Amino acid sequence: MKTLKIAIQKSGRLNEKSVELLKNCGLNFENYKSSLISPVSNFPLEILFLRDDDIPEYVQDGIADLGIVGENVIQETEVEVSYLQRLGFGKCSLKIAVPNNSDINSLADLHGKAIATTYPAILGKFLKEQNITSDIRTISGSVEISPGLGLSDAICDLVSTGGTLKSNGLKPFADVMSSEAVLIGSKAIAESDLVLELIQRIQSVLRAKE
Ligand code: PRT
Ligand code: ZN
Repeated sequence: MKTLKIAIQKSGRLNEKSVELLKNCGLNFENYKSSLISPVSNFPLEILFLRDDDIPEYVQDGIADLGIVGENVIQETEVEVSYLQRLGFGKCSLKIAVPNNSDINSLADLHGKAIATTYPAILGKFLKEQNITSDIRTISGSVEISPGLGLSDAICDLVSTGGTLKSNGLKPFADVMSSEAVLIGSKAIAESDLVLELIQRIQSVLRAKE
């Protein structure tokens, strides 16, 4: 029987919940320490521990059959994968935020303004739908300090509690997308018995939590 591969985040916000979900499905494996791949001893499955940004492409290319990743990462990488199941953790929203004293009061005010983000594809699509042309500045991290440094007029970043915005003197201004962790599959795997069995186990774990 073919061994399936599932890619999950190696470390970070989704790692613990992803491991917990798979363990609650009755799968026995060693959590990530130094090896990239961990075999499951009681199911024909291998766990691949990756950076979250790489997961959508690994699944699209069929290197992994399945993956657990935030919808925000899937949308940003613009891959072709199947959404199999929403997982109910890693919830957050991608929001545009402006300094508390900003004179930006409506979406139209963003026209011609600089917006710093690590999500240029999602933001670009959103602005286009709103017929707004802004200067999207793609940066790789610490987006929230960019207005204070005079690098941008606004930011577009993930928000969960809102604490980071607040402590940087920013206020949320518009919702671009909401996101949570999802199970994705490569278009090539179709609905094999093994995949269906795994999805069923995941669904019963999620139901038991309701
Ligand atoms: O190393 P690797 O590339 O794998 O991880 P990463 O650093 O890129 O991602 P990580 O672990 O930070 O986040 C993984 C996923 O968790 C994201 O892609 C989202 O789907 C989800 N998630 C949920 C979040 C948040 N909540 C979140 N709050 N990802 C990031 N944040 C950050 C946000 O960027 C901001 O800096 O937390 C800060 C805001 O949090 P609050 O609580 O102050 O609002
Ligand atoms: Zn990442």
